Amino acid sequence: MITVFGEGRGFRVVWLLEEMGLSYRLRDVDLLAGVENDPEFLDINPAGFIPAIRDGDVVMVESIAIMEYLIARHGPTPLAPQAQDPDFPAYQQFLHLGEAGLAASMYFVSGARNIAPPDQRDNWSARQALDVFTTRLGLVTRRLAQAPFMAGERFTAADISVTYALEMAQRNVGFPLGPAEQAYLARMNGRAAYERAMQACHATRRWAAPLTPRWSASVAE
Ligand SMILES: N[C@@H](CCC(=O)N[C@@H](CS)C(=O)NCC(=O)O)C(=O)O
Repeated sequence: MITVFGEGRGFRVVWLLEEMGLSYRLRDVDLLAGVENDPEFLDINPAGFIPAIRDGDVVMVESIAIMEYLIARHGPTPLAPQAQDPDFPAYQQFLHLGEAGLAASMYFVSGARNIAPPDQRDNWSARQALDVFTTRLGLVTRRLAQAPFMAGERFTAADISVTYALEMAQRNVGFPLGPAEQAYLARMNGRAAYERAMQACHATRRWAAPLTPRWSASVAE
């Protein structure tokens, strides 16, 4: 049984597990309560960030690396093109761009806008992070003008990676996504495995609720 520790980017991992039909359990990690009060989690990840997984003797962090591990160890799966597949380079690029270029920079914009003292909310570093996000987003926009998915004609783990980053931008800082990105997110949100992952991830559901009426209803229940 695979254990996923924490939501946040752990939603990517849960969504992938749902797409692959693998059994897992989700173990909450409450960052707001302070991981210093959660010795079991600190034993898994002494650096204190989420997500992490435990799969037998394997313990891992980093959502994209975890997805690559699950695909390699529990695949094969159509969620990852093989190395000789013409879609492989785009797959690999967007799988990583979703975190390294998009979510990682948006995370710091979000921290500045939502948590920093008022005089730091639009400081140089926050603007730099927003610029990095925006230039990388241009690659996603160009890709969506060519193909319905990041890797081409089919859904892959690269879409899981990029979707989470775009949702973070929209939900945390109200970033104005264009019509192509909005339509892309609507397609991704319509997947049955995305829906099941949302049902499993109660913190992510609360996070999504303000922008997504169907999750508002299930949060109120
Ligand atoms: N690149 C990492 C980012 C992990 C990360 O920053 N997670 C956030 C929540 S989504 C976190 O735990 N922040 C608290 C911290 O970094 O101490 C990944 O993709 O897993």
